[in-house]
Amino acid sequence: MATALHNLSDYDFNAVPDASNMIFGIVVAEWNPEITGTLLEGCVATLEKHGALTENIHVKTVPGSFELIYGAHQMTLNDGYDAVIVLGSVIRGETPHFDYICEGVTAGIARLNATSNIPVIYGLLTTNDLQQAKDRAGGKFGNKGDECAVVAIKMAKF
Ligand code: RBF
Repeated sequence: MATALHNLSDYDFNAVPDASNMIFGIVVAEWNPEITGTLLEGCVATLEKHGALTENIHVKTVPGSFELIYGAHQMTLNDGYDAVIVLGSVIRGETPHFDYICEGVTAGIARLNATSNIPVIYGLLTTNDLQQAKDRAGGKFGNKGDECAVVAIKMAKF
């Protein structure tokens, strides 16, 4: 399993471009707030660690992960952003809803990447249970929010 070998918060600091002139949009889902709140904290802290100014990090919330597509699309229509990041946590339940949401969000964000002028970074945790989500939101496998921040800076530079 890739995450058993790779901590999401480990990266080469010097390989990340300076973000002091970059503007970021972040869309966060309100479902599983204990997880998405931690993803957001990590993401913002890492952007700032690389020079991004607090006032250049714009955070909007949406009710659930499915709405991340609409939120990110609206941000891509606003010319001001260098990159948009979506953060959400989908946890498997008793019905097939999990699969539909995950597939829908993944396809929606992929499509945005192929059609907009700025990168949209995919920060969706798709886990079988809450513990797996905690492990990847500041737990033993690091914080996916950190990883998304690093990817956003690199892709903004691209
Ligand atoms: N949204 C999430 O972000 N994470 C979830 O784990 C999640 N589970 C859901 C389970 C069910 C049965 C339903 C109906 C919705 C769930 N949603 C979840 C909300 C979904 O992303 C979306 O907000 C709603 O379906 C309304 O479009």
